[in-house]
Amino acid sequence: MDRYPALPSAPDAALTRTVLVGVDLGAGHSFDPTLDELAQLAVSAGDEPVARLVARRKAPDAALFVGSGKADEIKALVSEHGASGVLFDQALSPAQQRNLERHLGVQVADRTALILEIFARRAKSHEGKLQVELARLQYLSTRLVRRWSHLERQRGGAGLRGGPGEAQIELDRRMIGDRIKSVKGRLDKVKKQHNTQRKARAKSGALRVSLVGYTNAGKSTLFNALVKARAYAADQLFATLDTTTRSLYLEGIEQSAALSDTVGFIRDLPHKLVEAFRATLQEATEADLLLHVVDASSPQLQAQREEVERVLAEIGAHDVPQILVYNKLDALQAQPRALSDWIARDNGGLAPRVFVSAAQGTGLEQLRDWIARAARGEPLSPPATPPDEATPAAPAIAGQSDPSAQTTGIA
Ligand SMILES: Nc1nc2c(ncn2[C@@H]2O[C@H](COP(=O)(O)OP(=O)(O)OP(=O)(O)O)[C@@H](O)[C@H]2O)c(=O)[nH]1
Ligand SMILES: [Mg+2]
Repeated sequence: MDRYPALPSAPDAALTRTVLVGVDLGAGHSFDPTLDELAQLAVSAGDEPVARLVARRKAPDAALFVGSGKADEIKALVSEHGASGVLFDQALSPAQQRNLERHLGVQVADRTALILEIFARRAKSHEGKLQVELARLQYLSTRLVRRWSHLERQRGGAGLRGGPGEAQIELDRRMIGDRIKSVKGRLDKVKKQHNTQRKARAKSGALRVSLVGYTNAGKSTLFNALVKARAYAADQLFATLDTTTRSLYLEGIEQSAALSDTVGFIRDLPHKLVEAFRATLQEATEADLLLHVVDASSPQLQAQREEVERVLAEIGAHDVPQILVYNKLDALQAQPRALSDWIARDNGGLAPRVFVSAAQGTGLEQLRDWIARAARGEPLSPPATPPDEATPAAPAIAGQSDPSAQTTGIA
């Protein structure tokens, strides 16, 4: 799907110079004053952010989302920087998007469309592609489909400009409905095959371990470090879309666990995408153990951790035991007091936490140790009595008052 369906796109043309806009709508709405994540998303989609602007409003303007004064400011930025696109951090209604495009004279898209586009670019496997297509179709079907270049082309190139009439919209709707049905059917077939594979893995008795975490936390890097694989890891959001599973041999207990690397989470993940990717996310639901990877060097780490917990709850994986893996230890300004401790989860329990650097390979022994404990069926909770040598390196009961927090400003 073109993120900017109004204008013909040239896939390999020079980067689109984009102005980023975020609107603070007050409590209850997510707002990132730095727009850093939107910038990362833009770069991951092949755009070049050239200017940023944040505004504050009590409620979105029905027509332009921002007020007309701000819209003029955006327009001035667009011309000052020679931009050809504007990206909003918040979701726009189709009407707002259309009005803004008219007002600004350039392509306008929102965060949801951006995420969908990145997913579409990254999907490699048959299942991944089908899931993305389903999400895109569902996203489109909830909007008033005015122009969709692909469908327009199928119809013989009706004008991209000047929206189609009601009859065409109705036709679009029906075509999309038919496509949704057909994609769902194909997806069901693939799912059945995968279920069979998953069942086989379950039967093999190996502990099923899934890497979960915010996008860019370092899951694939950790996966590669643990199983000596070469999964695609990159400083991009949603570098991984398809699930990869490898066997992780646990020395000492002579057993293997099945380790899966999968798609990352992000704030405001479009709901339709979560729905479409349910099969992929299911991997986490059916795991015996989750390695929740956190980028410990991120100023947003707390919010990112919460977002991951929220999505886990949404897909029903909240009660799967977790090990918190605080990654990027090498990038921390101050080292934590303990490299392993306990941390409070929002479900009231405590989970083991280990600090690692997946990139440098530090802390992995401790992590393997914990995985081996889980494989032996030991509970991942602190001993009721004062810790003895059965507890790993640093037995401090952290969480509520986290000892490392004072030295690192994290947790
Ligand atoms: N400094 C540092 N960087 C790391 C470490 N681990 C990963 N990174 C970097 O973080 C970025 C993201 O790593 P990935 O492994 O692709 O992250 P991911 O969680 O798989 O990301 P998605 O698949 O996009 O969700 C890359 O640029 C890595 O090089 C680490 O221990 N230290
Ligand atoms: Mg990855």
